[in-house]
Amino acid sequence: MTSEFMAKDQHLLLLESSSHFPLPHGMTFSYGTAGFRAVGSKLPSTVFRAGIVAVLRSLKTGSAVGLMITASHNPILDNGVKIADPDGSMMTQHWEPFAEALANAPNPQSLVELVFHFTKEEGISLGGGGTCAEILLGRDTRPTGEALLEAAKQGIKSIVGAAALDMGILTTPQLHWMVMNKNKGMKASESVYFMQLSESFRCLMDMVPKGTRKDCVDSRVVVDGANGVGGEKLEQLKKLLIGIDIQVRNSGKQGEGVLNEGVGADFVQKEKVAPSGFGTKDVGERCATFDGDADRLVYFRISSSNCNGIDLVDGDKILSLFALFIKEQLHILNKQGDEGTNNVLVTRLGIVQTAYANGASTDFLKQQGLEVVLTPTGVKYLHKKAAECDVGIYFEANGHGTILFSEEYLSKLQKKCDDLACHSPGSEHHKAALRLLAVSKLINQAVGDAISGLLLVEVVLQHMGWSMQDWIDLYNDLPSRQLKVKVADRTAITTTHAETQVLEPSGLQEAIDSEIAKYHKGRCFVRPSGTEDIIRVYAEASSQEAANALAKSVSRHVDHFLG
Ligand code: NG1
Ligand code: ZN
Repeated sequence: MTSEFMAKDQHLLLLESSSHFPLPHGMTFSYGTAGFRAVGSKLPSTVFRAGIVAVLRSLKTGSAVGLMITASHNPILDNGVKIADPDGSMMTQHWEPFAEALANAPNPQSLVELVFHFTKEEGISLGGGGTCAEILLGRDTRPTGEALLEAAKQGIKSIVGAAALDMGILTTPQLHWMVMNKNKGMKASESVYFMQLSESFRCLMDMVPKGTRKDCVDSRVVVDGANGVGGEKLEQLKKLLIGIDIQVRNSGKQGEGVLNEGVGADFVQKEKVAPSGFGTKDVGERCATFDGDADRLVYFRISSSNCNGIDLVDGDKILSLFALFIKEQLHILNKQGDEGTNNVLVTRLGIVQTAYANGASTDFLKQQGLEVVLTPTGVKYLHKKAAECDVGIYFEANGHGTILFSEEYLSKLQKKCDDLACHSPGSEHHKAALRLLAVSKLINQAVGDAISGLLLVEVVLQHMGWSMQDWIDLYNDLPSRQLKVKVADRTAITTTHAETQVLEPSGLQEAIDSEIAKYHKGRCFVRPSGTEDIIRVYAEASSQEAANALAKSVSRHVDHFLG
């Protein structure tokens, strides 16, 4: 076959297959903070086209990529699609404009032109000539998921030489983890994922120091699965776990409730109330909640005073717990002593947050001597920054986050651990190295993962000998308030300094500053949302009334400048 013939073939195949997936009338799709999202029934054309983007990305990188069908914490009738890069992180941002253009191509002809133009620009050769693309597919439990998966497969099949691997119903982090593992030449099945988590969890549990207060730390945790895919997976995994008593509610079983409706991490964190299925019977229990695709985790406790009210333990406090634990292990590892080898393992430990992190958490982390960096909102920014460190811990307040270990650092750590195993097996130094290695296996290295995050929280609480109250008492959150302002054009606001300062329209930042100056411990910023057509206003102050008032007055300024 000549390459000219193959290109012609490819052209016809794309034209024909895309004609079955017309763009829905009057809709525009944008690749937002976490991929494309819309009502599921409107998404077949978008998912078909995302399948094409995934194939091109795989051809470009020469590695497997992932395509996940989910709309995370959105209502059940919504759905969405996002692409995972070969290392398991979110698709590189500089491909987003192409993904968006393709999703909005008005007809098959313009779609084909876009594909051919882009592949030429990127030096990707189409026509199957020996190079094979591989796409790992996953979906959550949404009713539109199955049909959209079929659309993705059709999109993938419309490029010659591409193969789709259906990995089944998965959490978002499971799919990202599988993509990462596959490209490292490791096994990428769900059973290996469960095995890795349960084994590293057991290893950490076995090394919980004896004689701490661990006996009084309850091993029971009640988990709200948001009626999504995470609850179901946790039910499977818990059979392999020893030393922990997990009770799953809202696990998505038929008749238990609706996905994300009055349940889940987003609901609990934003509304600050208990999810459905939890009540007075749970007062004092350690409770956790996932979002619909299980990439967010927050904890809560039902307050004894008010059964509807909760003590929220958000992503900032999970981050603080992890940071203290990692810092302690690094300290032990590098302590001079008879038992350890004397060479210090220099480690750059970095903490990454966004401006939405509660100011009290940032102050707390800095007081611990930790290096804290802020990035714009969206895990793609946080992840990238954390990956610059030897060990980088990132979390959004909403519960999305993880701990990243650089490959280079892990191999140094492994070497140190091997040395210690020879010279001082069972020493505190050796245990610290083993713990850090186990954490790197337990916590998902590709993306924030509610299931692996939950297991790490549980074992760290045991290790510290901490009750839920001890954890809550780490610091007191400053009262905060978030508001949304509807405006004609949200892109009229541009920001800088990790979205904490407004650049445009001019004068707005001065107006915000003058409001902040009126409040003790006042902090406030505004930014256009990446997932909704609104401006978000965040305010913090020393009392709830003050935070509310600051958010309200700044919202008025936004309205005035943009209304
Ligand atoms: P936007 O709509 O851009 O604020 C929201 C969350 C992000 C992130 C994305 C993706 C807040 C304030 N923002 O983004 O943190 O999780 O959704 O789901 O929670
Ligand atoms: Zn999610």
